[in-house]
Amino acid sequence: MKKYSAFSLLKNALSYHENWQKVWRSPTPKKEYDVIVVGGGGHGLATAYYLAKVHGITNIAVIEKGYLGGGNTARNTTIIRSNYLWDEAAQLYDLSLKLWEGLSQELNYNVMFSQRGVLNLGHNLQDMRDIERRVNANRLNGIDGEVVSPQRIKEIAPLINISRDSRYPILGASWQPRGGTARHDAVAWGYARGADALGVDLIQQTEVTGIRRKDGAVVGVETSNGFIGARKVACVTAGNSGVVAAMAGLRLPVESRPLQALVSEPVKPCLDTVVMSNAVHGYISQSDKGDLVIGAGVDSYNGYGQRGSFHVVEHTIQAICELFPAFSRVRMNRQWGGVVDTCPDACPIISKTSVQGLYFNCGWGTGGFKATPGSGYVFADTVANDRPHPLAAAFNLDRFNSGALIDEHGAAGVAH
Ligand code: FAD
Ligand code: PYC
Repeated sequence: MKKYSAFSLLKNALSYHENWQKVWRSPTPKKEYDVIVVGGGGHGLATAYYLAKVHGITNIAVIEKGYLGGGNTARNTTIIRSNYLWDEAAQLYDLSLKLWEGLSQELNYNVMFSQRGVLNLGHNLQDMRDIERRVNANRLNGIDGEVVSPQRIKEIAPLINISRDSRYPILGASWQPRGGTARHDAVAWGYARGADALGVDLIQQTEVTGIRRKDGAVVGVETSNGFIGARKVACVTAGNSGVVAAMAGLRLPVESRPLQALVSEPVKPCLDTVVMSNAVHGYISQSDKGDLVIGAGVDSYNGYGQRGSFHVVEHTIQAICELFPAFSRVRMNRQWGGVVDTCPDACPIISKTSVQGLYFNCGWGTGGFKATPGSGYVFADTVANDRPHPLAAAFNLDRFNSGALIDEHGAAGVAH
């Protein structure tokens, strides 16, 4: 890769970066590909990267209606952990966490993965019983986790209020030291650059508007820029998955809802872990720039507006001020929303479909950022081999017929 000296940085700044080396190509689409990945978020880009890198399939296009990583990948609060309750989910998310641990090296791109630990607070006896059960289950799966006391929580996050007089006093927490955060854009850009270097065509500003089929098998996609043929089509479109599935005559068990977040003005380093609470309902971490990154619960209605309701954000701010009274004087800078696709069991869909050559990876709901590398890895394997990767098998569409659901509502960071 081209290196930039301080002089060339200055020269590029003065020329408005017009001669800056592009990180990936902007190719004209070919007539036909072996695989089309619909959706250029983190999961779609990771899928394309692993298809090329691990399975040697390089005749691939990623088709994105907006810009790469501009969907929920750009809009999330970047919390990464693998402390899910059931074996199937815990193993999938921990594969992802292991991939995060080597991702900057794998992609030769700093994704700023920071293992600052994640606290999930308990505020009543039932919370604490659930936390103990989840931590024990995690440890049986070889996943790090401890149940910690309010005093230990105070050591980890000194500004937190552990007074017994608060509305929901903190009784303890689960603590996953390997959890943390990463830089969301960098993940998308790192996978995009890696996939491009392996020959994957990244096609932006092109919307998939139809899925063409012949004799029960997929033959390509209609797009805002014309038809593009493909033997396989892998859809990774998060909140739009229901809409894209309908293009192939399928109905997915997903609901799309707004989920919002907000950031404060930058403040000096004061919180070097991630704190989440399902009961008072808020989660918070501090970015490397100093902003407090705060999230809320989902809105209680379905919709595609990337905003979120005022009363939800108000409730979240109340929760954060209750947990961290010192933050009540911090000013908020920006608020935004994303559209998350939630499944009835709060687990994803990674699956073949009844249409030959058509695959879906969606339903990550409020918690898919942490899964980006693992999701891409197992989905690429599923698409390449036309059968589920062993860690994806439990997340097939058929579970909604068989009833073999994996209920992860308790471990989802956000109630929905
Ligand atoms: P996206 O990044 O949304 O990518 C899908 C892409 O598909 C989009 O770029 C979209 O433009 C494109 N697309 C859609 N339809 C079409 C079409 N017809 N043609 C072409 N392209 C199309 N998860 C965590 O693990 N931790 C968190 O802390 C966390 N916080 C969150 C906070 C908020 C406010 C939100 C909204 C989500 C949060 N999540 C979190 C969830 C996480 O963001 C998502 O699960 C994850 O980013 C999904 O990644 P993706 O690549 O599947 O989706
Ligand atoms: O899944 O950990 C999570 C999460 C945190 C905030 C939103 N989702």
